[in-house]
Amino acid sequence: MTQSSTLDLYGFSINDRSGKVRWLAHELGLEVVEHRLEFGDQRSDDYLALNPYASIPTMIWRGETLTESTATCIYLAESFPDTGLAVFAKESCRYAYLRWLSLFAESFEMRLVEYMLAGAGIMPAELRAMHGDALKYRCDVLAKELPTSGYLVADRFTVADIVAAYSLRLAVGGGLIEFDAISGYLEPLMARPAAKASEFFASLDPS
Ligand SMILES: N[C@@H](CCC(=O)N[C@@H](CS)C(=O)NCC(=O)O)C(=O)O
Repeated sequence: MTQSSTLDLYGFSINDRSGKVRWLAHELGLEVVEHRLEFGDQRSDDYLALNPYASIPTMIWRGETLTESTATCIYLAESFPDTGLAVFAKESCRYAYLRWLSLFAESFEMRLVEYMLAGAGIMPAELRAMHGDALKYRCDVLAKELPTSGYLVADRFTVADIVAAYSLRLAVGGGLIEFDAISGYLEPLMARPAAKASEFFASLDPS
């Protein structure tokens, strides 16, 4: 295995799910080598050789090809245990960490992506109608559950905050959550140097 600080990152843009990995890579001090695809290139033979599911992002790190953005974030964070970015099995807040990860990656992320893309005319309009009610209800619950300061778990920034921020950025951009309702949680994330360097919040932050 090659011990390299370079991460090859295949994605469409800064706004897609590659953003979670890009932000984390900056937190970890990894050098990101960008491979930008045009929409449609995910079905090319060259790309399918990396990711047979024809989805982005795909990462290559230390000679290993990694797919699935959330799994990759957790794996990278766990590979640098001293950073505190992962919560390990014996830590008391482990369940809270796993729950936040699942809530965002499983219950919110795909629905929010489809809701937004349907609104932009990129996916069928029915998806917006299909997800709208449940998303509005759940986003109200979520806005009340989020901490008004600090991080999601363990009084420290973890990969759960990155996964959360991806959904929250979509929810705010889609008008499902008011920015002011969750600014106490989001603003410290937006101020992180690695978040800025990765332009994670560019679509949200007009400055
Ligand atoms: N669970 C996957 C989802 C990947 C995914 O659906 N990516 C979208 C872009 S963010 C994509 O590749 N869309 C193009 C397509 O489905 O053809 C992950 O987190 O990596």
